[in-house]
This record gives sequence, structure tokens and C-alpha cells, in this order.
Amino acid sequence: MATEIQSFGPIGPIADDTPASLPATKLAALRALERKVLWLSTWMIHNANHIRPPRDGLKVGGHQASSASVATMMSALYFDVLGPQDRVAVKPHASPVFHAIQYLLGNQTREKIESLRAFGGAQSYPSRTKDTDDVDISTGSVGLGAAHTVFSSIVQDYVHLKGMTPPGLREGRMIALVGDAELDEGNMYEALLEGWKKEIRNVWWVIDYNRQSLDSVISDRLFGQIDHLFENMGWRVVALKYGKLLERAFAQPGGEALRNWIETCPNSLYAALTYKGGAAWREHLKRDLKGVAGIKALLNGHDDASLHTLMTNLAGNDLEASLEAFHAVTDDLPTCFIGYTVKGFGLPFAGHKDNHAGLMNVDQMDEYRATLNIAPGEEWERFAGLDIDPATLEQFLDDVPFAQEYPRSFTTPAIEIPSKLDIGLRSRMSTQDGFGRILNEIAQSGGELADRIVTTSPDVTVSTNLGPWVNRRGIFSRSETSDTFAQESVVSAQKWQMSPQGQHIELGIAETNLFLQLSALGLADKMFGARLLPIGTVYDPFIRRGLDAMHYGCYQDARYMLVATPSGITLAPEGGAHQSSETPLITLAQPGMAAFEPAYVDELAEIMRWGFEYMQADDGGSVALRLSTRVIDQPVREMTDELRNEVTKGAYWLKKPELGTELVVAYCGAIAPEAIAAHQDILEDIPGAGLLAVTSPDRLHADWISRRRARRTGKVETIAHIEGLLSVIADDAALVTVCDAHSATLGWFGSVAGHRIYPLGVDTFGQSGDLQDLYRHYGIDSDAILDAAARACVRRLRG
Ligand SMILES: Cc1ncc(C[n+]2csc(CCOP(=O)(O)OP(=O)(O)O)c2C)c(N)n1
Ligand SMILES: [Mg+2]
Repeated sequence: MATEIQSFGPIGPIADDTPASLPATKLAALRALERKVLWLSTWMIHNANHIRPPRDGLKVGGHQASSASVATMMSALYFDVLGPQDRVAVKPHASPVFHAIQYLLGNQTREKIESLRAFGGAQSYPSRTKDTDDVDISTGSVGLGAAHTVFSSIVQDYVHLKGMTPPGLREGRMIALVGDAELDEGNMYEALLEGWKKEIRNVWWVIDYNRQSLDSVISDRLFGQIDHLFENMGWRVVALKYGKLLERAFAQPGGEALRNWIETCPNSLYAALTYKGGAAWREHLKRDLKGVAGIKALLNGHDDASLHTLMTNLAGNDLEASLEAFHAVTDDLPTCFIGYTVKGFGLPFAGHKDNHAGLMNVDQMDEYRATLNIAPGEEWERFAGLDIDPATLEQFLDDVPFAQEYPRSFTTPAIEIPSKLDIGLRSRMSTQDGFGRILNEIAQSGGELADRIVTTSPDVTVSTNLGPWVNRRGIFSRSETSDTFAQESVVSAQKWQMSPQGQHIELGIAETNLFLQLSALGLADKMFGARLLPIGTVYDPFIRRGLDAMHYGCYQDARYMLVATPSGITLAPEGGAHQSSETPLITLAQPGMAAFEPAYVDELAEIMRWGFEYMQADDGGSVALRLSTRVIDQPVREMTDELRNEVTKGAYWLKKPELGTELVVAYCGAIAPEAIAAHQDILEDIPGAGLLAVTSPDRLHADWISRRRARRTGKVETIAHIEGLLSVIADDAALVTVCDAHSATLGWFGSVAGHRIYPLGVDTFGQSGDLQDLYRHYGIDSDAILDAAARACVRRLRG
């Protein structure tokens, strides 16, 4: 398949991004831009809080201190170190820095940054989908963006090793700018461990080590640990500790004592003195280093301002030191840069422990503007107040390696999906079994669909029926590894052959990693010009464990198919810790994801077929399937076009009601046999009662809500699918709904046309038992359905 690259010009050679030395003019230009980035990011936030007229009295915010601490390292990266093939996850609270850099590079409009955090303006936290200035990886929930880089690097290897990328596309580095408190998030370590197993390459984590989080100053002993941790995981650790000024001072008499003083200075004291300034540094150094040769001369040689500059000269805020450290790494070993910085560097609240949400006041901002020689009214001017002429800076920006014409976003053609997926249907089977067989058929028949599917699972590959697919398509690994058990002639149904050709990514049991891997795979078409159709399997209850990452992937518009199985109390003997009831509500409420719970395998085949198309459609999204291990009788029927259409819309009449019927039983999922049996009994008393098969509460709900909204605004007159289905029953008919999930999943049906509703479901924690006991206990068996129907009829008779 040819991959089309849209409107980005040819992929040509780009400027060498590893210059050996930095000429003075280049450094001067970079320094000027660094200053401007700090100003613009600070001003952008100030504008949002103090200048744009507030309408609701709410504080707008924007994190001036978090931005300031990373402005230098980000300037170094974007204006000199990065190539356009590199991908970056910027720590959430450096969004203003990112937008300032893009503004200087000409990729961001003044209008957008003037409306930072306003409706339609630059986003508070970098967003792939909502920002317009080339965000690679969204961030916001700390830890997720950084970890995503690990999984993006795996995807980059996957598509490059398979030759799926457009010709000439270079491998890039997957770079995260990480807040140091993000290292408190457990998901970071899950990602590191998985990355170690996969021998990841081309990943950089640049830690903004300002030793402050939101509430407080970080424990002094922490970094010794983190240091080792990265090394244990096979990463190179580069400490960007001291800037050039301090390094020079260390070489002077008394320098060693000064270094030692800083090394042993508690983080809190260092931060407090940073806030207090030169006089406070002087007082402490005078007292603590009394009598040390050279210290007196050092102190006498600095006024308060320059002493403060010296003592806060950490490498992460020193452009030259940062550039040197970044340029020194030229191989593909995963590398962690620990960039020592000052939170709020260069701003009045630098170092103050409460500065996370701090904002400069109008007077402070005015003074800051004046020191930068920016005239009032010129605050947004790109080069105002800089001591290098605009033409030179403009030329410099034009030559920045990152800004060179190169494809940064791709539109790849869709993979054609057959009009029907083969099933290998048996008279009795479960949807989970059906899923495994459908994939097996695809694997066996080959072709483009089979080649573009990639599966992944957190150690539940075999138990979610991915086994046959993996046997045929193998496990992905950068190097060949043979199956030892097979070599030793140990009989097993499961092959475990690993190679670059493999199409399954086996993960350890960390569901957050699963969702981050799915997100990275689901962006491969846009990021690497290689369309993949990712499928991830997970036990349904453990969606909860990876939920934030699931939401995050959808927020970035990553496209994947989530197969959640087994599910519900139908998992009977496994007990309450493994049973799920709320997951259909989670997926119903999740934007960017269409969720299904088919009862039958022919429905599943059509849903998967439709899902592969939906995952590729411009206005599509991800797909979630809630499946079951319960083996039930499969209907023998023809999947007509009408039925297929209704299955993917979310419901169809398994037994059509008579016009004006007084009762409908609606069921969803593996509980179908109970609903059918109860409906059969009901027919004796109410011959016209209908039986509604619901395949997707989510699709029905989304359709209903969006059509109501459209009708309100006069856009569409058509009715929703669920409205059409319920339009044939009596106005005062009753609905009995039943599912192996929380009763609210279908409970909203009563609001569609104002019908009385008797919603049955699982509303408390599960427990062990067999199906009969559990269905009876939770009130979702045939008797419970009959009882609800009887109550409904009695109420109707009473009027
Ligand atoms: C998962 C998650 N929990 C909590 C928050 C709220 N929060 C935002 S920033 C922050 C601390 C950030 O500290 P750090 O990563 O060190 O960033 P910096 O010091 O650069 O501001 C917290 C707790 C969040 N964004 N995401
Ligand atoms: Mg911090």
C-alpha cells in the first residue's frame, strides 16, 4: 500500500542536528530566543489572568513558575537540538512555553496565545486534537505523556522494521519533558520496566528537576534512588547539574567547599534562599564557610544580584550547559537527563514553595517588561527588546533544524475491510470464543487487513482467546527469539515465536501500559504514516486499572479496538474481585469510543467488521467490545443488510412486538437466554410482547442524545434509532430491561418516549457462585424478568 503524505513537501535531507561546537553568534541568538520564550510564556499567562476581562470571576491560572523552570531546556531542544522527525511530550504545565516556541517559529497565531485557556484558544495543557500548533503527544494527567514516549518508540520500531513507513522517513527520538513530581506516578515505573523488556531505543526523558511539586519541596534523598532506577532499567543517566558560572566558580580557590555546600544543602533551604535572594545566600555562605580560603574573595567579588545569579546557576537553566549535554548524546540508548532547575527561574517567586499556582502581579510584570526593554504595547512582538536585529533572528529561526520542511503529520489511506468477516460458527459458543475464531480466520486468509492488525495484551493473551492469532502471526520483538518449549519438543497449543515480523505485542500485567500501547499504536497512521489496526484484550473489570490511560488515548483520538473479556457476574465462580458491573457505563460515558456488547457471534462478526472501518473513519473513534465466556445457543439466521445495520446501530427486534403492545423485554449481552425464556412465558399472557436485542447501549444513547440536540437547534428532523424502535409500542407500555451490568446501563430507555421502566441489573458487588445462583441472587434471571413484567402489567391495569 502506498502511503500518501499530505502537503508537507518532500522528505529530504535535513540540517545536521549535532553541531560539534556552538559559535558565539548562534549562542547569542539562542539566548535571545530563550529570553523571549520566558517572557512570552509569562506574559501569555498574565494576559489571561489580568488583561483579558474576566466574566465569571474564576481565576484563569496558567503556571508561570512551572513554565519558567523549563523554558531554557525547551528552548535548547526546539531551537537547536531537535530534528523534525523527533516527537515530544511536553509536561502539562509547560504548555505556555510550548506555545511561545511555536509562536516564534511561526506555527502558532497571536490570536490563539492571546486567548490561552479561553474557548478556542491555546489549550492549558498541550493537546494533539485541540491545539493547532503541532502537538505530538497530549499531556495533562501527569505521568501519562512521558510514559507514552516509551510506547511510541516501540511503535516506531514496529513500523520501521516492517517497512511500513513512507520511503525516506527517518527514525526520530521520542522525547518527554517530565516534571520531577511525575516520577511519583506508578505508571512511570510500569512503563520503564516494559521498556526495559522491549529494549527500547530512541527515548529521552528530560526531567525538569526543580525539586518542587504542587504542594511542596521534594525529599532530598529521592534522586539518588531515581538515578539508580533508570540505570537498572538500562538507561543512560545524564545529570545537568551545574551551569557554566558555577562550574567556573568551583575551579577557583574555595570552589570545592562551595560545591560541597551546595551538594549538601537541603532542597528546602536551597529553594528558600533562591526565593530570598543575594543577601540571604551571602549570610549563609559567610556563616557556613567561615574561614575557608577563597570564600571571602568570592563573596566580595559578587554583589547581591550577581551572587544570586551565581548560586542559582543550575545547568537546566543554563542554555550553554543544556545544549552541550543534549548534543553530547548521539546514539539511540534511552537517556534520562536530570535537568537541575529552579521553579520560577528568573521570576519574583523563584524557589518559593507555594509558587506552583502563583501569578506575578501587575507591578511585578511591569517591572519585568521594563528590564527586558519591551515597550508597553509591544508585549506580543516577537523580537521586541532583543539585542539582535529581527532579520538575523528571523533567518536563525528559518534555519532551526526542527522547523525544516518535513512531514510531521500524515493522512494515510484506509485499509479496505471485507464486506463480511468469516466466523466458523458453531451451534453453541461464546462471544469470546467467537472473537478468537474470527481473528484466526483473518490471520489465516491473510491480505492487507491481516497484515495491519496488531494485537496486544497485558499477560492475558491466551485467556482472552488471542492464542490462535498469535500462533499464526507471531510475537513482535526487535530480534529473533525461538520458542524454547517447541525446540525442546514440549507439547503446547501455544507457540511463542518472537521476531520483527511478529504481530502481537505481549505486555506484562499493567493495564495502564496496555492502554498507552494501544494509544501509541492507534496514532501510528498520523505519527509515522503507517496505518495499524490495533486490538487490545483485557479482563473487563481491569479496565478500571487502566482507565485514565484509556481516557487519555481517546482524548488524543488514538484509534483502537478494546476487547474486554470475560465480563460481569457471568464469570460466576471467579467471584466479586473479577466481576464487573459498571464497565458498560464507563464506556458509554467515554467520548471517542463506541462500545458494544453482543450476545451472539454473528453480531460480533459484523460489529468487528464495522469497527475496523470506524477506527479509520475521519469522524470515527475507538471501539470497545464487552464479551463473555458463557457458551450459549447461536441463532441460525441470515445476516441481512437490515439486521447488520441495526446490530451496529445498537439494537434490533429479536421478536417484533405487535403494534401497540403493552410490554417489551430488552436485554443486552450474555443474559440473552434468560430474556428469551422469560419472553416466551410472557407471550402466553401478552402475545404481542416484543423482545429487543440490544447490542450497544452506547451507540443507542449517543444517537439519541445527538439527534435530540440537533432537533433542538433545528438541524435534523430524523429520529434516533431507539426512538424508531420504541415508536411501535403503546404510549403506556412498560419496558423491562435486563443486563449483566449496572441497571442504569439500559435504565435510560424509559426517558426516550416516557415509558414506564423496570431496569434489572447488577447494582452491588459480585460474589462467587454458579450462574443459576448468581442470576437469581442479583435478580437478572427469567423469574426476575417475569416478576418485573407482572408488576408492570398490574400497575397498568390499576391505571
Ligand atoms: C494524575 C494527576 N494528578 C494530579 C495532578 C495535579 N497536578 C498538576 S501539576 C502537579 C505537580 C507537578 O509537579 P511537577 O511534575 O514537579 O511539575 P513542576 O514542578 O514543573 O510544576 C500536580 C499534582 C495532575 N495534573 N495529574
Ligand atoms: Mg517539579
